Amino acid sequence: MHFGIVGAGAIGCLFGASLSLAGHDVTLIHRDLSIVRAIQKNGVSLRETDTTVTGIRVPVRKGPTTLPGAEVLIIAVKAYDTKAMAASYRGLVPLETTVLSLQNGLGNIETLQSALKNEVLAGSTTEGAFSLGPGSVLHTGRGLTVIGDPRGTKSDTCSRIKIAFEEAGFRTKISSNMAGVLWTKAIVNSAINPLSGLTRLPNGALAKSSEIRKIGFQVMREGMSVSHAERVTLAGDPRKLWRRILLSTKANKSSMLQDIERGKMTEIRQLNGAILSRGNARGVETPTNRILTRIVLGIEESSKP
Ligand code: KPL
Repeated sequence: MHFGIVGAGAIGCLFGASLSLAGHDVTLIHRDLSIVRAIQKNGVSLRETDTTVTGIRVPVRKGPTTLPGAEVLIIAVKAYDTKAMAASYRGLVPLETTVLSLQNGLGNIETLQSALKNEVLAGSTTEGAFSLGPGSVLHTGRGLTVIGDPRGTKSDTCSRIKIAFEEAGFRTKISSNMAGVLWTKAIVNSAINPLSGLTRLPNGALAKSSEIRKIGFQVMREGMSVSHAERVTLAGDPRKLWRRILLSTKANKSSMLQDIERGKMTEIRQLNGAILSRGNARGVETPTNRILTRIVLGIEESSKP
């Protein structure tokens, strides 16, 4: 298949390199010219935890750009960039291209749908990816990727993407309840990412602490109450997934910890912040999510120059 991937960060490079190695036609797109140049010069380097390193040349372009002939445009930008990215791609994505979000957080699908006229598919992945620098990614843990049409209808493109992802080594399922999948993942992320960001612990270490577990479970209970108020049917119990995901990505530092260590913006607004604001709108109290949101926003503020 012919894929474009917007966002050449850890997840974009992991999927780009793996799909390319499996024989698919992949073009990475990134808005930062220095990253585009680094990938043009050095290619993408994919490391596995067993120390295997594979270098691969993947075509890369500065975005926003149009990619005629691409069957699928994977969106792998940070959730806080979705709005600006979607606006900058308005009118640039040929109508026959399907857009697939592989992002964390709530609200990405709605944002993409309101800016683009294309078929928009939802996706969620628990593959662990750690950015080692421009175009260089460490695959810190195997996970599950779930994709589907957000309306719950069958999509041929979805079935073909599943085959392509599996050829690239990613265990993939199709779901007709993507709202539930995205909410469940957001609730799990809300109980991993800020806690790792604050404690600076990698995922495996978080799973070891009963104190962290208590806070994580409180965060998830609040998120579950909000999801019930929104009439979302979760795709499993987030509390069961929490430990499983922490252990399968034990060598990873969560994406929020990676962002905090680099002094970058985080996805707190689209995770705990989104649970907090949706809870407020529905009259559901979410005090632990509120505190975590405020602390991480405070860290962001303090790292501004
Ligand atoms: O989604 C992730 C993230 O870090 O954002 C997990 C799956 C928790 C991997 O760290």
